[in-house]
Amino acid sequence: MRTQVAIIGAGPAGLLLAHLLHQRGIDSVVLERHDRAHIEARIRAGVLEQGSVDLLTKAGLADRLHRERLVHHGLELLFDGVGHHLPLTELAGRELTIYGQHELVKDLVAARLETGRPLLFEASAVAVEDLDTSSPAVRFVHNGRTEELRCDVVAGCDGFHGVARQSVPAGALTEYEHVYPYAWLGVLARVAPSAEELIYASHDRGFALHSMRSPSVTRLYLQVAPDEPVADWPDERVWAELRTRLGRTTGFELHDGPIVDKAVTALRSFVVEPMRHGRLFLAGDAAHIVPATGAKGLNLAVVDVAVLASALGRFFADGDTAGLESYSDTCLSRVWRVQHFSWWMTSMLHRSPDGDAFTRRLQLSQLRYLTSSTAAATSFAENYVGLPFPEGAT
Ligand code: FAS
Ligand code: PHB
Repeated sequence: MRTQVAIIGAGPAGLLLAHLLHQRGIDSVVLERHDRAHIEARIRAGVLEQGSVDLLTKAGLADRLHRERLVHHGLELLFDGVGHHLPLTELAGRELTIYGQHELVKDLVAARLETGRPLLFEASAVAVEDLDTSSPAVRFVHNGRTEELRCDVVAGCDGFHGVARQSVPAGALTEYEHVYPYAWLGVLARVAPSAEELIYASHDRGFALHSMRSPSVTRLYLQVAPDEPVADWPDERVWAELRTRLGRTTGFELHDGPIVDKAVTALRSFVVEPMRHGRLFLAGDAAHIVPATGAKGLNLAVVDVAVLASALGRFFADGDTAGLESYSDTCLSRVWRVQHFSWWMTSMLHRSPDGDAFTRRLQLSQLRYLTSSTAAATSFAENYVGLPFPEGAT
């Protein structure tokens, strides 16, 4: 098999990249190790920045998103039993979209299949070779056979545990990592949200987040220990702990209902530099991971592939390699800004197991400043709603 761009991974990064390349007349093959049902059922992110929605709209991928999304203009920070509304759109001029990542993946898969171009499910990439040549290859297993896909460029969109980054020769990449001493227990419940907005709660017992997916589906998170067994959290315990951490002096009724998905997700910060090696370009979680607190992981992936698609467009149109040469630096500038914001928000809201009373007083002081100073709230808002896309990310 041969194509111009071999894309490993049919998550948001890989599928969006394939679409943006197709719109530029660039051929690609997408390899996905799972089947379609699996990737469309994976419950993950829920918040899209306006920049991401604008790009999806321009690419013709957002019809259902515009019909079904929820639009938010603020969020609530809850601490000391009092909720504080932050008017994000008023402060930073951009709105937020609530639309499940698994819904976006469904839309992206449908768009890919509509092009008739290759999207191979249950095709597991096992090696990436000849990256220092102009004709690299991806070796993958599909239908029990090992196949070779020759190409001009490989896009590693295969997430944190993928094969692409692991295929780069030792010593060529530098990895930066910070693992947090806690994790998130995430639940999806078939029940109407208990509030109009997202609620980020910083409680002495730990962090909690009230989010949603639709007027009838609530998404909730609890800070738990990093190795917390899901089995230790029967539904009754989940609801009781959420009531405690989301409670307030003015009272708060948390609607409970059937929990249809429950999982523990580690929180980590991870960046690899550079985000390329030869003809391999890493995008999305394959290159960086942020703690989910800032709702940035999916949005960062969108920016990466917008920059990469634009660069590849110039490369295949007339051999201009400038965009490819600057790809990593362009993406990393935003990645580190988002890493800092996500680390800062996570550290402010979570109870650290080795944190002392002094640390807790610092957190509360930060939260009081954030909810009483327009300057502080504006800085938070512009980071949370998403900074403008880098030049060329179209
Ligand atoms: P993805 O991991 O989504 O996709 C990679 C794809 O590559 C997968 O489909 C995988 O099957 C495939 N793949 C891997 N190895 C392969 C191989 N060898 N061959 C072929 N295919 C291969 N972000 C938020 O903003 N908010 C959240 O609440 C949030 N929650 C999350 C919960 C979990 C459990 C996880 C893991 C992540 C969460 N994230 C969240 C981050 C997440 O949304 C990512 O940022 C987003 O999925 C990034 O998309 P991709 O880079 O496409 O990676
Ligand atoms: C979600 O709805 O899944 C969500 C919302 C906000 C976050 C993280 C996750 O910060």
